[in-house]
Amino acid sequence: MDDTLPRVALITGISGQDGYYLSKLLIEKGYVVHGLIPCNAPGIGEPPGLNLHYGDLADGSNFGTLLDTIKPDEVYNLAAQSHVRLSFDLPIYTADVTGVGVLRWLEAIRQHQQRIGRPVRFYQASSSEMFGKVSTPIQNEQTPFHPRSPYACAKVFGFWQTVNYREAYGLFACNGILFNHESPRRGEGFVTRKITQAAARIKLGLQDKLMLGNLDSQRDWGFAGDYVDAMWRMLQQPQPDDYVVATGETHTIREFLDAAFGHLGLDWHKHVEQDPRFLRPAEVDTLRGDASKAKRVLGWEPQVSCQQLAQMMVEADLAYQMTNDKCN
Ligand code: GDR
Repeated sequence: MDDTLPRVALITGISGQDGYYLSKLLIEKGYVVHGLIPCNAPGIGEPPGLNLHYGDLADGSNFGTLLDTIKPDEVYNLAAQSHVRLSFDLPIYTADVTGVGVLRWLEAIRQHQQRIGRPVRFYQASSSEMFGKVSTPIQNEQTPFHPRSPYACAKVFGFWQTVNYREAYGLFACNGILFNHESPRRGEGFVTRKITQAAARIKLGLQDKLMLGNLDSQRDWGFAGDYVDAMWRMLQQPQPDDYVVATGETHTIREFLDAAFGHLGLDWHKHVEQDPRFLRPAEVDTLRGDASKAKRVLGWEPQVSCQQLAQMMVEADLAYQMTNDKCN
């Protein structure tokens, strides 16, 4: 590798939350950043410093050409059908995009390396959902998987394909097993953002009720901005490996409601109602990650607590709703 040239990264799922934070981080580090967007992507325009290309994990036909043209040093596969509840309605689509999509990239990279002879480092966005029905109160890299949704089954497939390409072909391929990570950029269908957006709107008198599903499940919620740094660190190591990325703390949905609504002086009990539409046929009751390997090997540390995260998201939603309200 010529050290005088800027490094080149390709990010799938660049229009999502993690794509936003990772591209920002890599641009700050001097990378040339390319991103893959599906043809129906909500327009993110062409933000300065980003090179966007159409591509879809359900159709790998242009992956080889993209690799040959862009010649990335690092590929981050963040794209997926990532909504767990939705995966029960669209199991085959989810298996194709979230599972087989990983294999489309791995195989395209293997063939590209053979053709061009230059190494590519691959990051796979694996998920704590793979632990599912957990066998231990705290999960680390040794914890067995027990997926509980079509989404989680697809992620397990992607995980093992990544390991297998590493072992079979010597590909520099890493799995980041990321626990839930949130931010003001979180999609509105995920529970934390749904809560912070509703809290802001209720505070401003724009809505009164919030319909939710299971309030008893527990999640280990961290800040997406912290987690993308762990992804980058994984690809800078001398050897490829798999890492759990988590805060080590777990909270119920009720506790997140307390933090978000409480920050605005609201009592969520007056506004939240249960809607069976948001329940899942199989639930992941509790998740709590042990990131000691990532801390030891990568020197990574989470910087934002769950309480701070809820406050950051509520503040952002409040500011957004206030601006939006003025425009209406
Ligand atoms: P999760 O995130 O399934 O953990 O996967 P999500 O925020 O969707 O659900 C977390 C928990 O909240 C409960 N819940 C609700 N969830 C949603 N979406 N909407 C509701 O109204 C609601 N009410 C209660 C859920 O039942 C669940 O227990 C996320 C995704 O980002 C995955 O892609 C990623 O892999 C994992 O995090 C790590």
